[in-house]
Amino acid sequence: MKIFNFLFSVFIFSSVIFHANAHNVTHDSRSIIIDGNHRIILSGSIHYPRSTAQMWPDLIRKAKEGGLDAVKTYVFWNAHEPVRRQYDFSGNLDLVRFLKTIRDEGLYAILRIGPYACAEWNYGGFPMWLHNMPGVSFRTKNDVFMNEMKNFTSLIVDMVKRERLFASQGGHIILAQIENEYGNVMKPYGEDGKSYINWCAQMADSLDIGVPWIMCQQAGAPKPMLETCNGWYCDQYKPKDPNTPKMWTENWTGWFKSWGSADPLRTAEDLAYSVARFFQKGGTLQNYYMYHGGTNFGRTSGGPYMTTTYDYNAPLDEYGNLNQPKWGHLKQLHDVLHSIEYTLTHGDVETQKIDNSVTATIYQTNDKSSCFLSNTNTTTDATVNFGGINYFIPAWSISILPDCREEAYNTAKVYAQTWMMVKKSNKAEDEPSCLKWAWRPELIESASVQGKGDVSVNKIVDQKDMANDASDYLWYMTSVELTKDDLMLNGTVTLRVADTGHVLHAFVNGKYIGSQWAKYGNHVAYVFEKSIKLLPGKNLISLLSVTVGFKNYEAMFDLVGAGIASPVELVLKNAGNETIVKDLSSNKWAYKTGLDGISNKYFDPSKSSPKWVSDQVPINRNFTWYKTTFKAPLGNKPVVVDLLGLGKGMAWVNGHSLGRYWPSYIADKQLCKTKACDYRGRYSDKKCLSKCGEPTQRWYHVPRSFLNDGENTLVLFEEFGGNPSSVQFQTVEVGSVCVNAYQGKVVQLSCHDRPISKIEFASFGHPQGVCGSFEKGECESDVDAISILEKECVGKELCSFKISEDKFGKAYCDARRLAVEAVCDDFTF
Ligand SMILES: *[C@@H]1O[C@H](CO)[C@@H](O)[C@H](O)[C@H]1NC(C)=O
Ligand SMILES: *[C@@H]1O[C@H](CO)[C@@H](O)[C@H](O)[C@H]1NC(C)=O
Ligand SMILES: *[C@@H]1O[C@H](CO)[C@@H](O)[C@H](O)[C@H]1NC(C)=O
Ligand SMILES: *[C@@H]1O[C@H](CO)[C@@H](O)[C@H](O)[C@H]1NC(C)=O
Ligand SMILES: *[C@@H]1O[C@H](CO)[C@@H](O)[C@H](O)[C@H]1NC(C)=O
Ligand SMILES: *[C@@H]1O[C@H](CO)[C@@H](O)[C@H](O)[C@H]1NC(C)=O
Ligand SMILES: CC(=O)N[C@H]1CO[C@H](CO)[C@@H](O)[C@@H]1O
Repeated sequence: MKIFNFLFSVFIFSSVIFHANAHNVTHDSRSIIIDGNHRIILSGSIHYPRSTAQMWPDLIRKAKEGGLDAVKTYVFWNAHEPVRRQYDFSGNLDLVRFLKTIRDEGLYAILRIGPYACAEWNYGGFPMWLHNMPGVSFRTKNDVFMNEMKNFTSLIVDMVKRERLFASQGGHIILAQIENEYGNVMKPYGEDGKSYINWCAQMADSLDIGVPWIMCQQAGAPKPMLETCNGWYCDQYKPKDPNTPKMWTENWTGWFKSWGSADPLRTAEDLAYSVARFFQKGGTLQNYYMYHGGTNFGRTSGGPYMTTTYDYNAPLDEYGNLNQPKWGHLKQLHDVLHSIEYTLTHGDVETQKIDNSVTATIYQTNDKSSCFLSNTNTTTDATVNFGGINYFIPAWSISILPDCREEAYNTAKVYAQTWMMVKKSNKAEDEPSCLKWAWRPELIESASVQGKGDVSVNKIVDQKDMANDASDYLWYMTSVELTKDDLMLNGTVTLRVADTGHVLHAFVNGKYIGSQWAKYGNHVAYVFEKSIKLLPGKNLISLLSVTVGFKNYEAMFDLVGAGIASPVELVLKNAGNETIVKDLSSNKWAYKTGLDGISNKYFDPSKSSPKWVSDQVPINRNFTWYKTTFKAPLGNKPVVVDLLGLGKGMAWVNGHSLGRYWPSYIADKQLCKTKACDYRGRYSDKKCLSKCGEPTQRWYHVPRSFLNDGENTLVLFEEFGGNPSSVQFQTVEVGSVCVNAYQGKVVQLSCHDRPISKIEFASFGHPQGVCGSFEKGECESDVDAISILEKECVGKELCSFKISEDKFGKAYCDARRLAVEAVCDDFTF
C-alpha cells in the first residue's frame, strides 16, 4: 500500500510537471494553433553545418531581429553517420547545441529530419555506405532502406526527446518533417512509391513526438502528415485536405550556384511580393529557403558541381552580414503581418476587384478589418481609390493596410537601406604584403607509373561503389601488353574513355596525356579521346577520376553514375578508317582511392612534415601542394581568402577544410542576357544574374573560429596548376550605404559600427540608377540635398530623417523619391 502510494504520487508529480511546461501544437484549416492561439508563423532556414557553432547565436539573433518566429533546418545524415553506426555530433554538427541556441534566442524550431535533404548537399544527405549495402533501393518499399531510415530517424528523435526539445515536452520544436519533396519524383517509383510514403507516415507517427509532422510537396499526404508547398511563389497553392492550413515550407530567397553559373539576385521587392501575396491568399506559415545559406565546407557540396559558397542571396549573406535591403525590407513586412495575426487567422475573407489590375482582399472580424491591395500587373503602376482614399500601388506590388485605411507597407516601396559590401586587406601590423610560400609535389608516381592499387577487379566499377565517398579522387589503372610486331605500334592509337561527367586526368606510362570535364555545371557524360604512343612490352594506363559532389536531386538520383564508365577502348585510326583494336573494359583494373598527400594529411599543421621546399616555388604546376603562414586580419569582421590565380583544388586553414576551390572556372558569359534587373514579373533562376565572365567563386570564407591570434597556416592542394602569388586574406565589411525611397517616411542611414564619412550622392525627385551609380533624373528639387545630409549624417554611426518636401524642397512630379549614397569611414576596427 505504501509503495503504491509512493508510485502514485511520483506519477502525479511528474505528469503535473509535464503538463505545466508542455505546449499544445495543433492545427485547423486556417493555421497552426499553439496553446490555443492561431498563429502566423514566419520561419527561415539556417543549416547548422553551413556555418560554425560560434556563428550560430549571431545568425539566430539576426533572424529574430529580422522578425522571424522560427528557424528551420534539415538534419544531414551523411555528416552525422559517415560510417554505419559511427556517429559525429561534434563542432558544427552539434544538432542539439544548434537547437538549444534557437531556443535560447527565443525562437521556435522546425526540424526537417528527412532524412533525405536534397539541399544541394552531397548525395542529398544520404551516406554512401547505404548505397553500398547489398539489396538496398532508395526511397521506395525496400526493407534495407526502410530499416536504416527508421534507425537514423529514431536516433534523432530520441536525441531530441532526451533533451525535451519538442514543444509537447515543453521545448520549442513545433513541427517536424519526414521525407522531402517526394511528391515531385514519386511517379517513377510506381506502387512501391505509394507504399513507401504511407510507411514513412506510419513510421513517423509511431515515434510519438507530440507535434505535427509535415511532408512538403506531397499533395494529399497520408494522414496525419500535413502537406506543404515549396517554390518561388505559393499563392495559388491549395492543400488537398481542406482541414490542412496553407503552409509554404520553402520560399526560395534566391538560388544556389554551380561551377560555371552566375551570381543570383532575387530582389527584395519580388521576395516581399511573394510573401505578401501568400498571406493575402490565406497562407499562415511561411519559411525562407534560405534565410542564411552559408558555406559548403569540406566535401559537403552536392552536385555535381555545386559551389563551395551557398550564399543563396539570402537575407543574411554567406558570412552572416545583413544582406540589405532584403533583410530590412522583410523585417518591416514581418512586423506588419504579425500586427494583423488575429484578423488573418480569424477574419472572414472577401475579395473586391478595384480595377483591371488591382484587387483588394479584406479580412474582417467583429471589431477589426485588415486589407491587402495587390497590383499583379507586371508593367503598369496604379493609383486607385479604396474606401475614399487614394493609394499608389506600383506594378507587381502589394500594399498592406492593417486597419484598411493606412498603408503600413508596400512590397515595392523599399525604405530599408542598401549595403554595398566591400573586401578590404586589413593586415596585422608586421604582416608582409605578400605571403611566403613553400611547396611539395603530390606523389602520383605510385599510381601513374607503377599502377599500384588497393583492389583489383576485372571490370570498370562506378566511383560511388569503389571509393565509398572517402575522397574525391579515385585511380583506375590497367595495363596493355604489346609484342614487337603489334599493329598498334605502327598507326595512330587513340585512347577513348567514357566518363560520367566529372573531372578526368589521363596518364600513359606515367606521362600525363590530358584532362577533361563537363563544362558549365552540366552533368553531361562525355567521351575523352587522345592519341597516345604505346611501346613494345607492358604499357600502363592510369586514369585519375575526380568527383565534384554527388548528385542530390531527381528520381533515383542515387543511381546516377560517377567516375569512369564503360567502355574504355584503344582505337586505331588509319586513313579515315577506325578500328577498335582493344576494349579494355573487362581488363584487370587496379583501384586506389585518394591521394597520397590527403591520406598523409599534408594540410594538418600539427603533423610535422619535413619535405616542404621554400625555394623556386613553382607556378602552373598541377598536383602541387602549397603552404604559407599568416596572421589573422585585424578586427572582428568576417574573413575571406582571395584565391584568384589558382586553378582547382581544396584549401585548409589550420587543418579545417574551407571546401573545394575552382576560381579558374569562369561563369558563362551567355547567362547574363539583360543588364538591368527588373523586380517586376515572375522570378526564376535565369533572371537578374550578374558576374558573368568572372570566376564563379573567387573568395572563400574563413570563419573566425578557424583562426588563432598567433600564426595560422593555409595549405592548398592545386590539382590543375595555378599561381598562389596573389592570394590574400581580406575582411568583408560595409563600404557604402544607400537609400532610395518614396517621400513621406522616416529612413535610416547607418554604416553598422563605423561613422559615415561622406555623402557621395543625394537627390530628391526622380533619381535614376541603383546604389553605387545613382544619377539625377528629370524633375529634381533644386535644394542641395547633399549639404543637408552632410550636416545631418557625416561623423555619425546612424542618422535618421523624414523624406519630405519641407526638408528636400519641391519637385514638380508624382511619386517623388530621395536617393542617397553615403560612404562609410575607412578605419578598420
Ligand atoms: C490542444 O488544442 C486543441 C485545439 O486547439 C484542443 O482541442 C485540445 O484539447 C488541446 N489539448 C490539450 C492537451 O490541451
Ligand atoms: C540502430 O541499429 C542498431 C543495430 O545496427 C541498433 O543497435 C540500434 O538500437 C538501432 N537504433 C535505433 C534508434 O533504432
Ligand atoms: C497591364 O496593364 C496594361 C494596361 O492596363 C494592360 O495593357 C496589360 O495587358 C496588363 N498586363 C498584365 C500582365 O496584366
Ligand atoms: C609498320 O609500317 C611499316 C611502314 O609503313 C611497315 O613496313 C611495317 O610492316 C608495319 N608494321 C606492322 C607491324 O604493321
Ligand atoms: C577502309 O575500310 C574499308 C572497309 O573495311 C576498306 O574497303 C578500305 O580499303 C579501307 N581503306 C583504307 C584506306 O584502308
Ligand atoms: C599538368 O602538368 C603537365 C606537365 O607539367 C602539363 O603538361 C599538363 O598540361 C598539366 N595538366 C593540367 C590539367 O593542367
Ligand atoms: C512548387 C515548385 O515551384 N516547384 C519547383 C521546384 O523547383 C524545380 C526546379 O526549379 C521546379 O521544376 C519545380 O516546379
